[in-house]
Amino acid sequence: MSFIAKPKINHPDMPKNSLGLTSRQYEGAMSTLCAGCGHDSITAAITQAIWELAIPPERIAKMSGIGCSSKTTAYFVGNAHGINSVHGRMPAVATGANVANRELYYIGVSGDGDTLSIGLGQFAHAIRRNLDMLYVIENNGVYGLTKGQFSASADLGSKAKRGEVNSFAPIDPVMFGMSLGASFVARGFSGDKTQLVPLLQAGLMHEGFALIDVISPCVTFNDHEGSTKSYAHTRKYSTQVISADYVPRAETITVSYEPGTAVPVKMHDGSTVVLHKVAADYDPTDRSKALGYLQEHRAKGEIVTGLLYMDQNRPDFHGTVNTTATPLVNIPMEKLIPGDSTLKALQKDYA
Ligand SMILES: Cc1ncc(C[n+]2csc(CCOP(=O)(O)OP(=O)(O)O)c2C)c(N)n1
Ligand code: SF4
Ligand SMILES: [Mg+2]
Repeated sequence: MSFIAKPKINHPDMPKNSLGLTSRQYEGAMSTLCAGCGHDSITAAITQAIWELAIPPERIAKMSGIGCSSKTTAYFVGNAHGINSVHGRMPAVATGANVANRELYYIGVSGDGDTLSIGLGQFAHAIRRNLDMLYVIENNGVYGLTKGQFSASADLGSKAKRGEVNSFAPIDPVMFGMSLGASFVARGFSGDKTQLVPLLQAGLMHEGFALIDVISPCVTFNDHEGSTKSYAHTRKYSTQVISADYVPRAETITVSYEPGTAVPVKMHDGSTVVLHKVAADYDPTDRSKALGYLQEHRAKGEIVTGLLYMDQNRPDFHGTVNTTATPLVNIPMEKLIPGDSTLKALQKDYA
């Protein structure tokens, strides 16, 4: 834990993004998480991803629930909007904010407990509605904040720090999301920033619900032998099937690829994601085949990572419910209030 204030001085030669901002201007408060916690590496990856994309800080809305993971939103882009909501209730708050203003980039950060235990119902409906947001699960298999109880993502037979064996089968957020029709599904590891940054960038630019499950070891309660969410276990058993290159709209695709070994996917804003098939038999555009592959490899104890599924054709929440393109805050009050005569006409309809 650290309470040292961050120095406010920037080196004059620090690189700047296209808005003229340095990465320091995308940082947030000093983290109070345990030294070595995977969540802090994810914070660093999110900061880099947003800085490189040059998203103006005031166009970002950070959403979270409760848990060590949910504290993450305090640690990046200090000048953004943000709500730290109630345990497991972040998707409802994100839905309300999304309806009121579709011009913001919504970034939700949650934990395996926050999402898969108390918040499972809310999570399911955000996916079902294809809510326009990036949803990151910092998955450590435990309730870190409340001192290391097994969460719903803990593997059957995995061991707690004091030797207790988990007797329930886990909920895999990736398979859960895919079975509900999620339009963007990825898995990363907090110890692999090179893989995580383009996944986050593609997720941010996706129109609809972008789910990224990130294995993020809890060094205090779940990083021992017998844990399947430790640094050592994840390094040993993770296998990348699809690596992603995010190519912004203004840049031409320079990454080379053999036809059949990569799938370039055009995103709505004109940018491109090139999905490289590391495993030749994996198809990131065929949901049922991808699900079968994930199930088969999961049974072998493998942790499959990468951009696992993408569908750019499913309409997002705004398209389905036809939300207003003008943020509610910019609509004059007189236009939002129906007025006496309209109300009277409405009442007549129900008389
Ligand atoms: C309604 C409610 N129930 C229970 C709690 C206690 N609680 C706080 S955080 C947490 C679990 C957090 O686990 P996770 O989401 O996995 O986050 P982590 O701390 O592991 O990052 C629980 C059960 C609470 N704050 N509110
Ligand atoms: S208890 Fe675990 S999850 Fe929470 S900050 Fe410490 S290492 Fe991270
Ligand atoms: Mg957790």
